[in-house]
Amino acid sequence: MRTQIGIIGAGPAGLFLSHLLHLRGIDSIVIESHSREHIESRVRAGVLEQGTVDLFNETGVGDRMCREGLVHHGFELRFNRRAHRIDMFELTGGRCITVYGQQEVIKDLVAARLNANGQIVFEVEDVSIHDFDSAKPKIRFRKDGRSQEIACDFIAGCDGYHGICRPSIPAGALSLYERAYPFAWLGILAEASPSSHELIYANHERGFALHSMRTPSLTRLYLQCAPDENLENWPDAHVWEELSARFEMDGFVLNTGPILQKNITPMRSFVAEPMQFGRLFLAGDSAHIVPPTGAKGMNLAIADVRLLARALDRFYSSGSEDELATYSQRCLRRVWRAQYFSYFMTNMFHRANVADAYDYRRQLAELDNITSSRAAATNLAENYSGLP
Ligand code: FAS
Ligand code: PHB
Repeated sequence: MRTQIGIIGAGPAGLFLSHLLHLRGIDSIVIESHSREHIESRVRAGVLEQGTVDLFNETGVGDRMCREGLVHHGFELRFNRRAHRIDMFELTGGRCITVYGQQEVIKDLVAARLNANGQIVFEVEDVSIHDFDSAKPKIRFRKDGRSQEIACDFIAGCDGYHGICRPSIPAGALSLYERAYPFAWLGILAEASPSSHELIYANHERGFALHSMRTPSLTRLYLQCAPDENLENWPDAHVWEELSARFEMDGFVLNTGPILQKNITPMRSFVAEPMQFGRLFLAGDSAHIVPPTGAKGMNLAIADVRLLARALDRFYSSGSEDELATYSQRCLRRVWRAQYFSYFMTNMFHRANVADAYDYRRQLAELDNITSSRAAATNLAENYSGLP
């Protein structure tokens, strides 16, 4: 097989890159280890920044998002059993977020690629990459038991944190920056109407909790748990009990319903630099991970491939490699801003050590600062709605 750009991974990064390249007349092949059904049912992100929404609309894949996505002008910070609304729209001069499930984004992007006769090879195995320090990189994999090879000009490593692309870069060529957290998230998807029309980030002495949603009848909720938490310790009734306790406030009732999905998400911060080695370019979670508290992960992946598609287009249209050469540094400025914001949100809302009373009082003072200072609230709203 031969193409211009070999893309590994059909997540938001890989699929959107293939779509952007198609719009610029550049060929690509996407290979994915899972089936189409699997990637279209995997519950992950739910919040789209203004910039991501605008980009999906500009590139013709935003119709269903506009029809079914939930546009939010604000969100709530809850602490000391009191609600404080951050009016993001007013504080940022009109920026919003859109709540639209990642699996819906994936469905829209897969449909857009296949409707345009794009090539996505699902259920591949034993993927490896070769000669990406030369002008003729190759991707090898097995499909239906047969070995296959893609010859291409560039490889886009969009295969996530656990993919093969980043580890294929020679040791020593990358600088790795990491931070692990002494907690994780227990997330549920429940058939219950949302208990609030906007997201609620709750700081509670028992630990963090987040109220989000997917549709007017599907709620998405998270609570802080131990990093090695065992789901068997969390029967549905216990999950609802704990969530109700952490959102406790006069006049507030948490709607409950059948729990459709329950999973544990590890919390880590990670950056690999540079995001390029030879003709291999990393994008999205393969190069950087943020804890989901700031809702930045998928938005960063989309921002990376926007820059990569432009740089590749410039190479094919003018022969110039200048934007390819600065791709990594230009992505990393946004990546580190998202690292700062996600770390800040994570530390403001999670109890690293429930016995540390000083830290808890400090967090409450930080939240009091944000909800009583227009400047601090504006900073939060700007970062949350996404950097222009
Ligand atoms: P992905 O991991 O999504 O995709 C990589 C793809 O590569 C996968 O389909 C994988 O199967 C495939 N792959 C891996 N190895 C391969 C191989 N060897 N060969 C072929 N294919 C291979 N982000 C937000 O912005 N907002 C949120 O609200 C938010 N909430 C989150 C909640 C949870 C529970 C989790 C886990 C993450 C959340 N995130 C959120 C972050 C998340 O959305 C990621 O940032 C996003 O999926 C990154 O997209 P990709 O870089 O495309 O990687
Ligand atoms: C979600 O809706 O899944 C979600 C929302 C906000 C976050 C993380 C996840 O910060």
